[in-house]
Amino acid sequence: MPIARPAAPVTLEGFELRVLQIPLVSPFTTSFGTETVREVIIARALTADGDGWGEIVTGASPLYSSEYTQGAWDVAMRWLMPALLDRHTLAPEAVAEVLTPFVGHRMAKAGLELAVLDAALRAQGRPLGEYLGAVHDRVPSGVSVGIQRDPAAMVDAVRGYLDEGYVRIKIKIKPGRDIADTAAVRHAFGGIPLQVDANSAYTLADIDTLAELDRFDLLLIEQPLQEDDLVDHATLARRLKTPVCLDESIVSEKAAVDALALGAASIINIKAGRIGGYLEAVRIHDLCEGEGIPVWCGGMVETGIGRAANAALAALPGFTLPGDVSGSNRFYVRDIVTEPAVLEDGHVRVPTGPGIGVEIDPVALDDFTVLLETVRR
Ligand code: NPG
Repeated sequence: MPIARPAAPVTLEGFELRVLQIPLVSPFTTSFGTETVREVIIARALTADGDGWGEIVTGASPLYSSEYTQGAWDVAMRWLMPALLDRHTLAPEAVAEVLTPFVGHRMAKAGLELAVLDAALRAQGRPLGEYLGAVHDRVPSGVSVGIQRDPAAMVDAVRGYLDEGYVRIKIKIKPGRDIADTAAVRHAFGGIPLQVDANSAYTLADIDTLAELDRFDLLLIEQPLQEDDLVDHATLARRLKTPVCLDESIVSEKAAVDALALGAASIINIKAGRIGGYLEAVRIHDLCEGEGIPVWCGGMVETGIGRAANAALAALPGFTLPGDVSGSNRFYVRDIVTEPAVLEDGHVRVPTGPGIGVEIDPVALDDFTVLLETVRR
């Protein structure tokens, strides 16, 4: 369902932008690199009716997508925030339209939209989940496991997460670290819900290797090929028994329409940051629900701000597969919200407070801040 009841407009007075560097509990390795610190931008919308918080999920370098900290900071400061501040009175539903002239930079747009939306909903006392159309009060929690030293270490890491109660395991793969790791996990834990994520590390030349994964009865293989390889993904999908799920390729509702029309994917990972915001996320959810395409909520190693919003999104009815909405302690010893997401019986609760439903811990926020700027109209 499209947003049933729009939020009231806010009177926008300014934005505060911060770069945070938050240590991870352990290194996180994907096909594109290893991170030990999460660098992220936190946006605060300053309005006449109170503040709102958003998260710009770019990382330190443009390895997952073309977006990264300095690029997002620059475009937000130079173009996006001035365009929004020019409006003064602004409905959250109008944010995307105001920002449409600026090409790309979807993570920056998504973070600013969330900040405005959070301010508007807090002012009205409405939870984000209710606003987006959530139908559950908690969501099943999957975990994304980075590439380990060797397959035995991968089995150990997965065992730890299963013991904690995670209901679905996703392992990262890359060429040379695919079949053996997947086989080891499948062998060690039998029929657990298991999927793999390649983060664009393969080409069609690897089609025979990727077809070997069919032996492991995976829920899906996520983004095996490059972001703009929709036709190649369709070719691969015809060859594989394992469902192909797209992440990086789905940058908008239009990209989702095209991918489905081409047969490039039969499952979609929805990440609000990658597609420019939670409202576009609802549109992709609605599209897929209408076409019987399962979706799940991806993660970008969010702080408590984005994690709370993701839990709300993942509670929409079309999110029929467990998402990467894990407990905060999967990544962080210390979060920037007062009540970080916790895993309870394999689930994470959808916050019920106004807006994103979590409060910021101002001391933690300051402790992790390495750059801070405030812009007022
Ligand atoms: O649970 O938040 C999480 C992480 C899920 O693996 C995950 N995210 O490729 O989807 C991804 C990956 C990622 C994280 C990509 C951070 C880019 C930045």
